[in-house]
Amino acid sequence: MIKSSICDLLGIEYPVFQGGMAWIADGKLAAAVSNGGGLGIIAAGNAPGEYVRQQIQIAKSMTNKPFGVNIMLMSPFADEVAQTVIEEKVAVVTTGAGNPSKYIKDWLAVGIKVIPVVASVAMAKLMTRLGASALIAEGGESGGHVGELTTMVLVPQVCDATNLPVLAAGGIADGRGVAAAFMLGAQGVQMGTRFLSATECTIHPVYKEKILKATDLCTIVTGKRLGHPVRSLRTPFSKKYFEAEYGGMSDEELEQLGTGALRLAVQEGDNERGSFLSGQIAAMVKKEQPAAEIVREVMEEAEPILLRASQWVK
Ligand code: TUI
Repeated sequence: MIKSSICDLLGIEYPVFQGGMAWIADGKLAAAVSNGGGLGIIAAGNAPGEYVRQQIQIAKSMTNKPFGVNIMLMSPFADEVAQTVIEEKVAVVTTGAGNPSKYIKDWLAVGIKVIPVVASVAMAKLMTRLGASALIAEGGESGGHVGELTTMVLVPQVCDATNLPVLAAGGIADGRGVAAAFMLGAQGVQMGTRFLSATECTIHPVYKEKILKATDLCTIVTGKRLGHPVRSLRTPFSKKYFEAEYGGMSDEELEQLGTGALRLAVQEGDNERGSFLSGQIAAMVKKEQPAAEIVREVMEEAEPILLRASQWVK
């Protein structure tokens, strides 16, 4: 059985976080992951505080285990949601797509454990200094908003830059990925794409099917020109967006084209106008299964790999 400091820090059984995927990671999915011994995380995405409060209450009604809320810092409602998590006394806050410095003191004051996603060594050092409990080092293999560095390159450098426990994210979907993350110095993992196939994940069946049928070269990064690169499945829409981005379309028109695209994918499975966010690892997501089974399976797969590793040394 693999135990790490993350398990002791948060009172969870397995050092596995479910990523806070906007429009996708609701209270029901988070509760299922937490009941399975990992850390379920509700995504605030671009939603207002009241939506997040509802999802927190749903999760509280479905589990007595700790769970987290992810605050997407580019959201117009980030300030509001930062207050909601205080009022609801959530156990853990993770942040993404920006710098959460201005909120950290207030979260710590009420005993919330703050675990920011970092995509650089500088951000890892800053978050360590400001009192984070752990860090998530997310490489650009991930789905959604991506940084510059890969997981292989980022994780060891973040581990060297902090004395906090580090969770690796980006490109991890099975026990081999978990074992590799530990080899790089991480004490746990966060997975997003793998949980898209969870039974409790209520994305549109078209979205789930696309993930289960994905192949190795199936994702594309768009949005670089506007300064927020996003990885998604190659679809008619993402190809059209990519072409518009590198053709002559104005920033305003491009912004317009992207608006609402994630919701159209998640809720309507709209192949023509939806943005199906996904990590590069989608091709390794093979079947639908309960979230708790995913958590247990990846950790059970990692165990013999880590045990075998010492046998390489003669
Ligand atoms: O946040 C994510 N992934 C996301 S957020 C999201 S919602 C969205 N939808 C459309 C367009 C844009 C966003 C979808 N996927 N992952 C965590 C993450 N955070 N990855 C990288 C970072 C990051 C990047 C820069 C964290 C901090 C950072 O700091 C920059 C700075 O210095 O402010």
